[in-house]
Amino acid sequence: TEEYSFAALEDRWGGYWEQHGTFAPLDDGSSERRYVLDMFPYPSGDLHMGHAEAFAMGDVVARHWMQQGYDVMHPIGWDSFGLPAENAAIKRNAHPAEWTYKNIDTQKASFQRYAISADWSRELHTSDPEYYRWTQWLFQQFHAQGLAYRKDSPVNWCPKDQTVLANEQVVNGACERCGTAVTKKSLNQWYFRITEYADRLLEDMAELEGHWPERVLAMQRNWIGRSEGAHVDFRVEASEVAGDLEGRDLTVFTTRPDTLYGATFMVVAADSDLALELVDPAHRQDLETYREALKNVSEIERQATDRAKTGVFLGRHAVNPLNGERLPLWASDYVLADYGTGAIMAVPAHDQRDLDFARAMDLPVRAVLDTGEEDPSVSGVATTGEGTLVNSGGPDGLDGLAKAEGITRAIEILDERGTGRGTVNYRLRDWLLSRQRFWGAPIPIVHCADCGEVPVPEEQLPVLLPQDVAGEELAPKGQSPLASIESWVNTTCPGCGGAALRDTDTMDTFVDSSWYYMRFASPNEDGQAFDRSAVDRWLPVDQYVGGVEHAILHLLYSRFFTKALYDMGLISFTEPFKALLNQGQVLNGGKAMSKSLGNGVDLGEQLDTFGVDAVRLTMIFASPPEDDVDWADVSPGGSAKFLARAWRLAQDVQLHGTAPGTDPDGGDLALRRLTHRTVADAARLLDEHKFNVVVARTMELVNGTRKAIDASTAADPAVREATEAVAILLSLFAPYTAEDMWSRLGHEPSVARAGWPKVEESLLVQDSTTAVVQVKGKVRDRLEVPVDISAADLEELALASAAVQRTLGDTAVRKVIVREPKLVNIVV
Ligand code: ANZ
Ligand code: ZN
Repeated sequence: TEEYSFAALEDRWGGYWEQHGTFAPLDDGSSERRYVLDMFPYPSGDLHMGHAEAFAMGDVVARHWMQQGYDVMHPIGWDSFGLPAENAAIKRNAHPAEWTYKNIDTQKASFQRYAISADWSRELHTSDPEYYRWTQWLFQQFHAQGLAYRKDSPVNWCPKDQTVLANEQVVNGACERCGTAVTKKSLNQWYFRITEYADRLLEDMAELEGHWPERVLAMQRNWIGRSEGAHVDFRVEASEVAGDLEGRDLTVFTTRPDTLYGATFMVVAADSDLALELVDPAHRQDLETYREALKNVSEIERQATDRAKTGVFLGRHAVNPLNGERLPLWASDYVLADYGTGAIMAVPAHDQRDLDFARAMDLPVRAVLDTGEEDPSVSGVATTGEGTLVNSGGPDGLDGLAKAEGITRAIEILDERGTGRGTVNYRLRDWLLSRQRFWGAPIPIVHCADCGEVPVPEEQLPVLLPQDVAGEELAPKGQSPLASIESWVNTTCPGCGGAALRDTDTMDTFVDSSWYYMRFASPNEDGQAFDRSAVDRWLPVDQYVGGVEHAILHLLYSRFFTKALYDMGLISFTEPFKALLNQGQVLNGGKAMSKSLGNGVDLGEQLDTFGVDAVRLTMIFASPPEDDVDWADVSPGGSAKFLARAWRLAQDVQLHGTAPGTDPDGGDLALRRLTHRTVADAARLLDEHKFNVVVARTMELVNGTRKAIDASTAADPAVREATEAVAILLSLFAPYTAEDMWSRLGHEPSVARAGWPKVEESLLVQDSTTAVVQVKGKVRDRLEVPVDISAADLEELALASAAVQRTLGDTAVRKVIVREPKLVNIVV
């Protein structure tokens, strides 16, 4: 006999599946298709514990569906453009491709060792010209539809590093890297018009309800941020000093037009152009000084509700269209320039931020909704609940109405007078897709002095990245590094043939990942982005698996792409991912692994110590897939022991058992029942994503089988039946062990394609036992119940028993002691 050795098994079966194309779908229509996808990895170096967790979970789904007879596509590829490669290249004086593709080699080898049931023949890299050619082509389609456009927009700018910073890179108003005060700079950049799809992105979430985690849907809803309300026009008064702005309106967005009579001042975003336009010349200097000071305050600080309110008076008034009241105009940083209209009517009695501001600036507070609470001007707490409108223009105005009625009525009045209208506002902004970086897909546009913005024609795609650049040449310089590569920038205009310049921005890598799941259907297609019929056959994705960190952007962008491509007639579905599973994180000592905490666990070391199968099984057994796994609490060594026990069953059958195909009928009945119940329950549990329970049940089956061998012999045909079931169940979690067991059981590889064991219904009947029911210690009834009845069920049955009811009469039950499945003791 041989000892179980994970290293020997990994040696024996390593590479087998790739060589035999075990996991390539047949795609011949012989069975129903299913598409399982793990969010594709970024080639950051090597596989880590987080990948191991995520891919183990996706693999269970894919392998389960294969065993159930579906034709499963489970592809893998690389999200291989992006900043880390570029930074590494700058540091090493190399080209980003070098670092990227070297990492991919390493990581791919690890994935293959990890034995993911991936179809490697579909592997793609978003940084390959064969891929980004089509990313560029898709950009052209969006551009042609008016869904990709350019506009000037302010960006965070570090004057020392000469680079654009993301909001997260600005810390307390300073550059995260060098500490220099960050300024704003205007840059002409590319956007996708995702806002045009805001309503559909919201509405179609109904289809995802129940199939996506509720919190992801909530985050998307929140990000889109739909608010119903009104635009209200306030007539701006001419300046007494300059007499300007005659007849100009200041429009505000409000969700509470019912509170119009409670408006006592107005506030515009201090950092907006609007503030500069509205300020009275006599107050301009005050505003400039205030704006200068704001540059040192981060976005996050500005939005903090507990921050002391600051602002300046603009020296001007505007008129409330409902009651003709003159309201002073202020500028403050608590109003955001890019939300709504960048201006508000302040109703301090019913909005806390406005109340804080009013108290700081000594402005009036007037309650217009009686909620029965203390007057906000006294309490300092704005009242936001339901109530009755008061002080609101008498019965011809809004007085006496409830909040909702007031909103409707106010909009009617504004509408009649032409000074306002109902509207819907969204928090969602258009998607800024330009990056002034090198390692991304170049935006396929040429700028010509005569023809303007000219798309590079399809036959000239891809616009290739230059090859022979390295190190400092790639560093950001306030414009894209591509801008300084003259041989690349200078080109001829596809329109007029004259001299022209290439667009030097590259695309956000989220563009690459917004369509890769479509490319997988026909990854080697070179005449088009994807083969329509292949996409029709395989998509949408049946099960998507990935981390909750992608709850918003990646998923929202992919949903937007899908809808836009649908509208262009390129695909026939409107949601890309039918179901989503967010796997938990792998923690160590209750905390996320991190360099600074020094609690990282090296996946390679774990694999070398315990073997792939034990590590995978540990991940799966530790908790339901959505929950975090604390590596400090688990026992890969225990998993390894269990796998050895399971494997020895196969060895026993190989040496002393029956031949493959032996009829199990007549074998040990208890074991047969255990096998069939386990297999039947496992199928259901897997559909419910209770993978950890399936592992536990497989362990029970292994124990039961071992007991049966010890009690009689491995030659019992029920033992073979049970062991085959174990191998098939384990094929979802521990592929090397399962494959080896299968071959020892005398079958051809691969166990991944063995098919789910047939369940014999007659063997599912549960064993029963007699439960005794006592009242005050006296036996009153005997019940025939299943051996695995729950305490709650047994208690219910006992209390419902006619004999017990008769004994009890109307005596109150004090306590019921249940010892399932044998005894119930009712205390009165
Ligand atoms: C008057 C009012 C009275 C408001 C009241 C609220 C309560 P959501 O729901 O998030 O869309 N607002 C509008 N534009 C703003 C901006 N650019 N910066 C900061 N605040 C802004 O919020 C809409 C409400 O937020 C609007 O309704 C407006 O204040 C404020 F009792 O108008 B409200
Ligand atoms: Zn031209």
